[in-house]
Amino acid sequence: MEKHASGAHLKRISLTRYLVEEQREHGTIPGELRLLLEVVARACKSVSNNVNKGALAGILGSAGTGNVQGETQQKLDIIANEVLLDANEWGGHLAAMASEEMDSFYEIPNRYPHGEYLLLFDPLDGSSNIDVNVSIGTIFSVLKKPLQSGNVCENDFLQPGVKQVAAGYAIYGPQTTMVLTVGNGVHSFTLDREAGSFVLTQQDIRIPEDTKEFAINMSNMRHWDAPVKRYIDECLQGKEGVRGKDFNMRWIASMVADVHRILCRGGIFMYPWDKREPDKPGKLRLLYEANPMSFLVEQAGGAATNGRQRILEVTPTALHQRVSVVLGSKNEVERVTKYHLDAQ
Ligand code: P6P
Repeated sequence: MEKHASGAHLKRISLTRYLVEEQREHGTIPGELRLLLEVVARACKSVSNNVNKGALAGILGSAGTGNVQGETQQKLDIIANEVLLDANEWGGHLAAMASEEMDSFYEIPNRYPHGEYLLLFDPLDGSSNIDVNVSIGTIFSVLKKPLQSGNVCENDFLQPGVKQVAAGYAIYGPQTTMVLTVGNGVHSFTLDREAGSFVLTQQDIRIPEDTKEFAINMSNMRHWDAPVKRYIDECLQGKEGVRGKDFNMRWIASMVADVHRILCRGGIFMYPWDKREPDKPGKLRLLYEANPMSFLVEQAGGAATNGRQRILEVTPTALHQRVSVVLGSKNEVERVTKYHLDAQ
């Protein structure tokens, strides 16, 4: 099959056919993993249908509960979480699941067969955008359950991001698109609502190594560490400054949407440590936000660090631990990381 970045000449093939042919050609997607990815895709289609109903189904607004992060849960957060749990618990491909919306992990009930994979997800990322109709998404990461451990325990999930066997997200925007990697490049599949299936629309996505676009919440500027201030100040100085070029800024406050834009046209995304909560390394969660996005970004030729080291090499110590995130166009991420290391 001829590969064209634009997807313009791609023969329209379904996600299932892509996964089958990828296994046949590269052996990277054994049957149980293919089943997992197809089930996650079907669940994301259901989440998309719920998101698209919005007020019509009375599912906007707060659920009146809080998650382990201390954040107010939106009704759709809980619906999306339940859709993913219900879709994945019976298939026999998983040993357990972990979610941003659940304090502890969810072991597959004994009435179902247990598989070798662990599925971690943020069921609906960007919740603050739900009620204002701005793109949101589902982020997921797949690990293998360690062989030596008997019953599932939290430590089974605490694997560095380099151990991921697959990662991806679904973005619920003008199109519903799933972006996926199994370690052999990054590919996107757009939901064909008439056919009811995800169709391959872009293969081997590559992030330009340079960019003129940064994404950060500028309202936090007074709280940033010096290396972040230095980098953003230089961007703001534009062509008269040391960078010799003008920069543009975007901040959607939905990681899935900001990362999708970076995969489409380059850019740098930053959610760094700041002194509002000095004992926390950042806002974003390592296992089910930063790790899957970092796997995708690296597979697309970009880079992802916590300001000092590859995010994928951070050894997790807790299921919901947070991490500083600097990811996107390789040369910009390396610059920001250098500023942090120089400041040590
Ligand atoms: P802020 C959404 O709540 C999220 O976890 C990410 O999707 C997003 O990048 C970030 O938080 C936005 O944070 O502080 O700008 O609202």
